[in-house]
Amino acid sequence: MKITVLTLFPEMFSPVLNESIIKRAQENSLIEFSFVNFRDFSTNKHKTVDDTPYGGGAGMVLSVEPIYHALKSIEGNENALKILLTPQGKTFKQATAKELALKEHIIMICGHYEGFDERVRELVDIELSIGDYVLTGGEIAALTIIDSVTRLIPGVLGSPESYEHDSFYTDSLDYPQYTKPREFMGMKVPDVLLSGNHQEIAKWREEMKLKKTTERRPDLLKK
Ligand code: 6GU
Repeated sequence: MKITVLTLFPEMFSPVLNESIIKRAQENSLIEFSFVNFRDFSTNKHKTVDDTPYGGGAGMVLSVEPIYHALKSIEGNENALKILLTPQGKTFKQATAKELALKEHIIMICGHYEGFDERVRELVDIELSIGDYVLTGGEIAALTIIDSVTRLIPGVLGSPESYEHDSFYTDSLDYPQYTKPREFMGMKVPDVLLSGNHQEIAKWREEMKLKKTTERRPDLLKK
């Protein structure tokens, strides 16, 4: 899979993408990232990418032209899935991550400042938000989406089992996990997990998933 990010701050990405699982996924050619700074496509001599809003009001608006030209500069842009990152977008979910993990090439556009010229919306296929709060820009949202999509690409994690029991993969939270020691400051590992009875363990885990989801995220069960 190829992911191209349009951003004014490409340096924000490398510290996150060049560590751990995502780093290894790149080394194994399972994912490839590239970055386009759309300031390089500014059409004026001061290299600005935003301007004051028509009709007046506070703040600046990102112009459509540099984003248009930056998009056109990307090889294969016609066939890529183009995503605009904005708090106005559809909320990104685990189901969205699963869909995106099947794509060959994704282009993400990160905004900054007050917002985009509305005509930028005509250049993309979908608009995504990562939740109901406002970030200073789309970069952290892009990183969030990249992280959750990358781990679903076949071969990135050891085996499909690594994510098939993830929280949200089946619209429920995960069961409680324990490792050594058996007892820590009076807190014990549940006996059933030490029993060696795999049927009992599986049953207990299902019960715990349901209990946890009912207590914490009853909204997931309603689906
Ligand atoms: Cl995608 N962008 C910004 N600026 N804020 C957000 C967001 C995106 N998703 C949630 N908040």
